[in-house]
Amino acid sequence: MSELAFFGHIIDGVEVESESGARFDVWNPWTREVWAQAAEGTAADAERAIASSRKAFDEGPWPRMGRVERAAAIHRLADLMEERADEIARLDTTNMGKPFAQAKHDVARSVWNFRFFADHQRDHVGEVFPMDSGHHSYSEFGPAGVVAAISPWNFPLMMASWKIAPAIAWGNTCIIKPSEDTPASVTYLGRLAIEAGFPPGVLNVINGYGAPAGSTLTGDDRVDRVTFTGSSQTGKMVMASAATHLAPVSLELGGKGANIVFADADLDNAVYWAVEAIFRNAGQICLAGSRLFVQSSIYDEFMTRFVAAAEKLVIGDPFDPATQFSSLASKRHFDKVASYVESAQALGGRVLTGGVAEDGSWVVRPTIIDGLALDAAPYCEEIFGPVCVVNRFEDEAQAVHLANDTRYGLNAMLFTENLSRAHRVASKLRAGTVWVNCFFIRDLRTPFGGVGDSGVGREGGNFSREFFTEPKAVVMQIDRKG
Ligand code: TXE
Repeated sequence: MSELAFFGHIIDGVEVESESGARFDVWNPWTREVWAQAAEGTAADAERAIASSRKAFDEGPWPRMGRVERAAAIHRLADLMEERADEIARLDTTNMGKPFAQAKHDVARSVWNFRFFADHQRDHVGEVFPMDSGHHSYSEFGPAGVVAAISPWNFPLMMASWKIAPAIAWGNTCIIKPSEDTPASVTYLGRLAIEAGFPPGVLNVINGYGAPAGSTLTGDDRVDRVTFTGSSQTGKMVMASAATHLAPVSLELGGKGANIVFADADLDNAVYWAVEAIFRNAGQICLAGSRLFVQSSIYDEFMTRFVAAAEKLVIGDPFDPATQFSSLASKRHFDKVASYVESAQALGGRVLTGGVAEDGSWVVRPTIIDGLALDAAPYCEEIFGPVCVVNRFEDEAQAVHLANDTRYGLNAMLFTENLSRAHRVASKLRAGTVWVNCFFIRDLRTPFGGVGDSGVGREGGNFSREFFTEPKAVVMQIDRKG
């Protein structure tokens, strides 16, 4: 066992074991071997982290630092991440099986999350409201306090950085609990924060399971904000737990993204993005285009091209540069996705391509299914894997109706070369983000979040500022009247 890597907790500037000494195994889903161990956090470990972050907030330099100095510290961390990009990407690829090139892309986006929020905080512009009464008022954005961040396994580093970056940029201290499936890159980030000279407690990392490690964080009244990405079901538990001490929550939950292809679309572009939208990261993306709607007049042609493109994806070892598609992130997740594929077949769905690899690996090949009833579970529920369910529509109204017929509402895509249709349909879709003729492109100033079962609240730009600060109104007399 001694050759296994180890990922401890980062508490108060030091990497430590759990107080109990307990560890859990960390798997490589491609080789299906244990390659590391991580500290298994108990309630006592989480409480130590909370106490450390509380002290760092109440007494430490971080919230009191000038905005320029704090931004510089965060840029130092981003510099270190850039220097070690290969090493970090290797951790995510080993830990959850994503192709190395995609893991490198995630590191670059994570670096950008830190740089963006550092600058956004440093350069933000306040608001002043001149008042007719002889006063003026202005808003001030002070840090909220201790932030508990709970992140998932599909983009281990990137989702964590999306939470940590705005939290610490606005002067909060933060405790991150990565998914138990993927502790590696976030723990490494915690090590880099020490190296970058962050004061102890500004960024603590607690490894372990949802309960007790995560639930201790969300339920503790020393925590002022809870930001969570994960399943809708766990999101409800997190919200209930945070409600016991009235901590505001930001929840980014599941999705079943609609991808609508109109007959007037540029089909090369639409096929390219339809493949990206459901097969990138083996479909383990909350934003995946997992429900595809194609206009009847082009259905056969589009499907022929889409199936051919899916079959061209190179499946293999995620470290092989030729690989575009690899295994699912864990055995547990493989079993879930495989059972949806089996039930789709049992429910009369036609598997046009793909299916479960029968070689003992945790691979589900790029899978496209049509012919499912609108209430079939694989059609309605989040599969979170490389499984696209397809349906056809006759006109714009039917496309919008089908796309909106879901409890989720994180995102949607539409492909058309008709400008008026693009705007008209985008505005009718019930979703937090709509991509027109593209997918996965983000501007960090825009709101990000979902409707319905896809979440609560928005983050990004000023939306993150509002969540991670306590906005305050200051009213000031200018003219003494009377
Ligand atoms: O999610 P969980 P899981 C969806 C996807 C996937 C399913 C299950 O459909 O198949 O969820 O995945 C922590 N208090 N998404 O089981 O349970 C947990 O330790 C506090 C979509 O991994 O939601 C992990 O760090 N925390 C999604 C995180 O919550 C708790 C990404 C997510 O785990 C907790 C991931 C508790 N009581 C899964 N219980 C997306 N929106 O991108 C668990 N956790």
